[in-house]
Order: sequence, then C-alpha cells, then structure tokens
Amino acid sequence: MKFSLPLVALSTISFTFAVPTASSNAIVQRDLPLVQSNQLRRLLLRSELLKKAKILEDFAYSTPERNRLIGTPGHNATVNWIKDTIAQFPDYYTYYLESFDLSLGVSANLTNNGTPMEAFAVGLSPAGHVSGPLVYVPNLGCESADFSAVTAGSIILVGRGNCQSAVKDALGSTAGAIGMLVYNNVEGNLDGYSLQKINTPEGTYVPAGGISMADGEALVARVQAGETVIADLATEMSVSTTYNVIAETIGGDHENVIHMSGHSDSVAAGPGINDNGSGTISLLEVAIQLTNFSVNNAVRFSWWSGEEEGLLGATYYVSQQPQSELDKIRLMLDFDMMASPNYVYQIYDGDGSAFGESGPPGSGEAEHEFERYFAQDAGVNFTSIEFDGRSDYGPFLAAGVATGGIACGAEAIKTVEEAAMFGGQAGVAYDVCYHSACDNSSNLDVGAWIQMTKAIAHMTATFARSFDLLSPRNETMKAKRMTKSKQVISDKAIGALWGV
Ligand SMILES: *[C@@H]1O[C@H](CO)[C@@H](O)[C@H](O)[C@H]1NC(C)=O
Ligand SMILES: *[C@@H]1O[C@H](CO)[C@@H](O)[C@H](O)[C@H]1NC(C)=O
Ligand SMILES: *[C@@H]1O[C@H](CO)[C@@H](O)[C@H](O)[C@H]1NC(C)=O
Ligand SMILES: *[C@@H]1O[C@H](CO)[C@@H](O)[C@H](O)[C@H]1NC(C)=O
Ligand SMILES: *[C@@H]1O[C@H](CO)[C@@H](O)[C@H](O)[C@H]1NC(C)=O
Ligand SMILES: *[C@@H]1O[C@H](CO)[C@@H](O)[C@H](O)[C@H]1NC(C)=O
Ligand SMILES: CC(=O)N[C@H]1CO[C@H](CO)[C@@H](O)[C@@H]1O
Repeated sequence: MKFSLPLVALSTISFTFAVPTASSNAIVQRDLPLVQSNQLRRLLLRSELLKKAKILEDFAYSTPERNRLIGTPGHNATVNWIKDTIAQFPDYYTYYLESFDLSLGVSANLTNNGTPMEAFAVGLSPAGHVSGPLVYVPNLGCESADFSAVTAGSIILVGRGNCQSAVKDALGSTAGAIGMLVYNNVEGNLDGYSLQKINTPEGTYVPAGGISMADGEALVARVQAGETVIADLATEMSVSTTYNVIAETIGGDHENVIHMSGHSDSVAAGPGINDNGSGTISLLEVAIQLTNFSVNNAVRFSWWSGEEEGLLGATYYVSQQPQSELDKIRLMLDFDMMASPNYVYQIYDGDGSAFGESGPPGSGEAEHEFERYFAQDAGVNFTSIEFDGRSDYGPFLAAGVATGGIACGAEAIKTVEEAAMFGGQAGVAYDVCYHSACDNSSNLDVGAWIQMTKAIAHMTATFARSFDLLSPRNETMKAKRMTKSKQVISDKAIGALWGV
C-alpha cells in the first residue's frame, strides 16, 4: 500500500540472535521431563513477579519521562531486558527483535481565529503547518459519506471513536482537507494518542492535532452556528525505531505453535506496571520456568511494542507473516493487566455465548479450558469479557487465527455482583490507576497476579503438550474462519473500540 509520508515509512530489519541446532534440540527433548501444568505452576513465585515489577518501575523512574512509552529509554530498557533474559537460555529459545519505525508526536501549536488552544500532535500523522477553515464532520467520520461538506483546503473537526483516527484522517484528506483536529470522547487530553493504524486504503494522511472534548465541542458549536473558524495547526514529529521481541522454544513441533503474548510498552502518563508490565512479567516468568521442561508443540512468546498507540507491534508482525506461517499458530493467547488492584478474573468470550461475537474455531475451546481451569483447578470465580479485538490479539483475530486471553480489568467499574464474586469494592474502577502516573508497583494485587500467571502457565503447558482440545485443522473450516473473522474485525473490533 502506498504510504505518503517519508516520516512514517516502515522499515523492517529482523535480527536473529540464536540459531537452533539439531544437537541442542535433541538435548532439550531428551533430558527434560515433558511439561505438566501443575509442575510448571508450582515453579511460579510471587517474589519473582514483584522483583521484576520493581525492575520495570526502575526503568521508568530512572528516566526524565518516568514512563515506558515507545521511543523512550524506559521502553528500550524494557525491550533489552526481555531480550537479555531470554538470551540466558540459548539451548532452549531462539529469539529475534523485529524492528519497525513509528512517527510520534512531539509538539503542536494551534490557534483558532488567532486564539491559542492546547493541542497535541497525533502520532503517525505527518508533521506540517496548515491553516484553513474548520469543517465539522458528523457521525464520527468513519464513512466517506460523512465528509460531503468538506471543501478543498479545509481542516476537519471530528470526534474520536468508532474507527481508528487513521480512517478519519485519510477520508478527510481524500475529500480535500489539509489537516484534522480530533477531539476526545472522554475527559483528558490526547497526549500520546496516534492515528492507530499504519496505513489505510482510504487515502493519504494529513497533519493532525488532538484536542480535549470540551474544546472540541465548543468549536463544533461555533462552526455549526455558522461562524467561520480558521484553525492554524503546526505539528512536530519524531521518528523512533521500536522493537517486538519474539522468542520460540527450540524444541517442539514448529508446524503447530502455541503463541503467548503481551505488550512491552506503557502509556505516557506513568510506568505502566499493571498496564501492562504485569502481562510482560507473567509471560517472562512462564518462559523462564518452562525451560525446566520439554514440549511437544513449539511455544512462541512475544512482547509487542506500540500497543498503546493502536496495537501497532502486533499489527506489524501479522502483516509480515505469510498466511502459511499464520496457519501454523494453532492458538494465540494475549495477556494484559494481570494484577489490577480491584480485580476480577475475566476470560475473553471466544465462543460468543456471553456477548454474541465469537472468534475463529479454537477460540471457544480456549475459553472453555480457561473456565474449566479457574473453576476446577484454581477454585475461583470468573466472568466473561467481550471478544472485541481491543488488545494485541485483534490483528490475529482479523487474520483468522484462534485467539483468547484473560485480564483483571481496566478502567471499567466493578459491579455489586462482581464484588460478591471476587471481593474488592463495588462502584470503583478495577484499576483506578489505569493509564495514569500511579500505575507503579504499589498498584498491584499480587494475589490476583500469581493466580493469573498460573492460568497462563496452565494454558502454556496444556497446549505445549497437545492441541487435542482444539478441533483438528481443516481447510473448509479455515475458509469459514477467515470470512467470519474478517466480519468480526470490521464490524466489531475496529468499529467499536479501536478508535478509543
Ligand atoms: C534501543 O535498543 C536497540 C536494540 O537493543 C538498540 O539498537 C538501540 O540503540 C537502542 N536505542 C536507544 C536510543 O537506546
Ligand atoms: C510551538 O511553539 C513553541 C514556542 O514558540 C516552539 O518552541 C515549538 O517549536 C512550536 N512547535 C511547532 C510544532 O511549531
Ligand atoms: C527452572 O529453571 C530456572 C531457570 O533456568 C532455574 O533457575 C530453576 O532452578 C529451575 N527449577 C527447577 C526446579 O529445576
Ligand atoms: C464466587 O461467587 C459467589 C457469589 O456469586 C460467592 O458466594 C463465592 O464465595 C465466590 N467463590 C469464591 C471462591 O470466591
Ligand atoms: C507509586 O505511586 C504511588 C501513588 O501515586 C506513590 O505514592 C509512590 O510514591 C509511587 N512509588 C514510587 C517508587 O515512586
Ligand atoms: C471439515 O469441516 C467441515 C465442517 O465441519 C466438514 O464438513 C468436513 O468433512 C471436514 N473435512 C475434513 C477433511 O475433515
Ligand atoms: C491500551 C492499553 O492500555 N493497553 C491494554 C492493557 O490491557 C488492557 C486489558 O487487556 C487492554 O484493554 C488495554 O488496551
């Protein structure tokens, strides 16, 4: 796909650091006992999780930014630490860093009819200085019909939500606009926000500024009252190279892979220790302890970058894999926010029984195994969450891969019913520090965290032994799966939540 901006042009360089050899494979397979869920789980310790949480927190707090946002030293330190940890097991894992370039917002200056307003440059949009009349785009601007009033040389004014801002920006550009102001749909500014998509078929991108909901609504009222409002927007961007870390067991069948993933970056606001440092660490600890066992199926772990900017690392990875490689992934499980202080145990609704939208075949079976594990082995309650593609499994879902995962809850409010099931406080967010400065290592429920980490270990061990729980591979089913999941991603994942 043509991409208009040199700043955001993608490049990929993959470095492979360890090369599997037949002999190391043989050693791994011969000398270690076959992995078993209870044995792997027994090796997981709260103290190890907490120790690693402090390490991530130190990465954040030892930098001026005090976060682990992509493009910062705090994130780079995180990526290198994951890589170095995996590199301690050269006989057990091969790994590589998958690099890609992102253009992130640095600063924006905005005036309306000469009056300055607060604005932030939107990541992935081009830098530029544009000036023109504001045109309000209705319906959140996800369809080209919404842009009928846009004139050449105008700047569109559009609300956040319902589709990635990339779609709004590109449709505006196609309709003749030279810039975009996107306003928030919740309290808070749009610092660290991005177009959330690397490129679109809808058109090329124009410079974009993010403004608050209150400022946006005030501008909409003026424009709709017939006032001519000239916006002058200057944005500055900087390009950062960022990295996904991908590791895979040397042992096991590489034609049948269980893929476990989390993300390595935080938002700008804080260290991101629950979101999603906790998922990063849970995966790393499972990967470390797995080295005590052999596996029948290959286990792949990945730590994505750029999740907070719109699932960019996972999207990039999927875009680089031929379908034949994606087909080898029998199941992809994603883990984010494993230690929310006011936690619930949520399982993605892979079979669609709770929310109506199911994933590709295998997604339902993954959900059922999590349910069985929580009810029978762990003896805890669980709830479902909508299978909406809001985290890094979204691009895999779109590519027809069976997916699943668990989470402890983000900014949503705990219900009275959930407080009865899990304890904690009804009427309070699962994570009051979600996307804020207080998401540090004090913001964790360690009991919930070890419980979730054991669930990850259970799934890793179960599918590293066998995929018997999943329906066998079948071309007819695959074709159906593809059709179905394309629908899921367009109607649901992108439609409802990726724009937020
Ligand atoms: C970030 O890490 C990568 C990979 O290890 C390294 O090549 C790069 O130089 C680092 N960049 C910065 C700014 O530290
Ligand atoms: C915005 O204005 C400040 C202060 O004049 C300046 O330092 C900065 O470079 C400007 N940013 C852009 C994108 O023009
Ligand atoms: C499991 O593997 C880890 C990492 O190599 C090692 O530190 C630990 O001692 C092993 N545990 C057992 C019980 O062998
Ligand atoms: C599960 O939830 C019910 C309320 O729905 C509660 O009575 C029970 O104690 C909970 N069980 C556990 C193990 O927390
Ligand atoms: C973590 O955040 C809490 C709440 O904002 C704060 O009191 C505490 O000092 C922070 N911890 C560190 C190490 O800065
Ligand atoms: C594949 O699945 C379809 C639908 O369930 C079934 O009709 C067909 O017989 C299966 N094919 C094979 C080769 O198992
Ligand atoms: C955007 C973000 O904060 N990252 C993810 C952290 O984990 C939660 C729970 O899975 C996701 O909803 C977030 O998107």
